[in-house]
Amino acid sequence: MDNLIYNHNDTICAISTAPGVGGIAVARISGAQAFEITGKIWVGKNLEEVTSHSAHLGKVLDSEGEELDEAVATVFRAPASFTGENVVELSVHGSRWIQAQLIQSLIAAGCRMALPGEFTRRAFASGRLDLAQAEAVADMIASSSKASHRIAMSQMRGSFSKKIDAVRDELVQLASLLELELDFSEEDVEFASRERLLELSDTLSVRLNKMAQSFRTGEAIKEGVPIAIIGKTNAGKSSLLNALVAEDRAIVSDIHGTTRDIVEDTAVIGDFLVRFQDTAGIRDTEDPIENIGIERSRNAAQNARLVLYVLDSEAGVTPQDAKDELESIDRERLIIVANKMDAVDNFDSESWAKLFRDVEIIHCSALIGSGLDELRMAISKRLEAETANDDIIVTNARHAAALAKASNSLRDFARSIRENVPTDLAAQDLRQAIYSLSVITGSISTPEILQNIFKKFCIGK
Ligand SMILES: Nc1nc2c(ncn2[C@@H]2O[C@H](COP(=O)(O)OP(=O)(O)O)[C@@H](O)[C@H]2O)c(=O)[nH]1
Ligand SMILES: [Mg+2]
Repeated sequence: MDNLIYNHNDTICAISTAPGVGGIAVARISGAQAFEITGKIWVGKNLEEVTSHSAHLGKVLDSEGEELDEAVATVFRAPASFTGENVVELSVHGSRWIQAQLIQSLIAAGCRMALPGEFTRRAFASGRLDLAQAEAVADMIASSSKASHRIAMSQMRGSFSKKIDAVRDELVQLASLLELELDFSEEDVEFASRERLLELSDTLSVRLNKMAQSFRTGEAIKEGVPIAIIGKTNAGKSSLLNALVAEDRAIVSDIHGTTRDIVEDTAVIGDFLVRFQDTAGIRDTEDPIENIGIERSRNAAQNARLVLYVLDSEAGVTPQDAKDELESIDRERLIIVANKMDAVDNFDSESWAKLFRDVEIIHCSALIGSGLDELRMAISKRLEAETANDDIIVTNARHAAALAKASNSLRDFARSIRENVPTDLAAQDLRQAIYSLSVITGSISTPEILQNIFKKFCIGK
């Protein structure tokens, strides 16, 4: 069905810059006839004759043949272009009207309007990018922090695909040894040493599973790392949220129990996009609605990558308080924020340090804004530590699912070998693992998979 709407042979066009008015807008034209069709609406050098990767000033015409705008045409000759086809990029003035007229004119000259993601899809079809790289193009465009940009860039350049292909190659080798053995099964020979086979499949299964698990981190980096702001009522949690996102996001008041639901907002902290979650203060209350809020606070603390536990320095803390706070959250995820420092004359930092041994304490005032840079630094350091190892971080749910599947198949394979299941049966799991990995980079793909991936792109990408 996919093939009905998808045709590689025609020449497509779309505005590739963001919708709306900009200084300039760029129309992209790609296909075998890109130069010929563009030539019909172009007044200037003959685009079929100019060298590849050159830019030329000229004029574009509307569908009536009237002069529409001055334009710069950049020419990329196949196969050295993004799509692998002949490509022209026409830069015109950014008016919406000019953009619409230009597309109309190109269509009248013989182009077809591109489908969502079709340029990238053609890049995949012509072998310029594998599937994981094509998906990274979308991530790259959507990246909103240095960390997500870094991952998308490395994936776009193929480092992720290389690792996947390396594992896949090892599995293919294993499989071919097994196949060889099957061919000679009458003679009862063992080509593949059972021990080596098990060792390799166990190692690879663990490695693939680790990659699949990295999706939790990858997703957080892409969508924003959840950081919960927790503490008793009136500690200054909502004030802290507002200070950190530099906006009056949550209601602040001295009435206990003001915040009842989770209030979320994002900010960029260091290299990371972060989702701060302000929560209902934890206290004993009869109010059923507030209690639902408190339950949500506890869930948020459970699911967050980091927890900022806000304490009121003015009110002080008792050993019992400290015990309560510390027991609920593991320390690697915990930063204690001693708030309202502006209201304290002599802060007893020694006894706090004793109460919260091994936990990082940041002193600040959400009211006057002191200590916030230290807090941001502490958050950024923790997140960096988590993503520092140069292992692959998976940012795509499709890849994570395929990796988990491959890992499971390999585990099943190893189990079968251990239990002396006939080799031809065991080999099926091995083949399944290879298949799952092939689907990631697209060396095996189905129209459904492709359609699912590229429909998430916008037109023009
Ligand atoms: N002096 C001082 N007051 C603060 C500070 N942060 C918050 N407050 C006050 O403490 C009260 C409770 O603040 P709020 O942010 O609503 O606390 P929440 O219940 O933890 O969300 C409000 O009256 C705030 O103005 C601070 O750093 N210093
Ligand atoms: Mg609040």
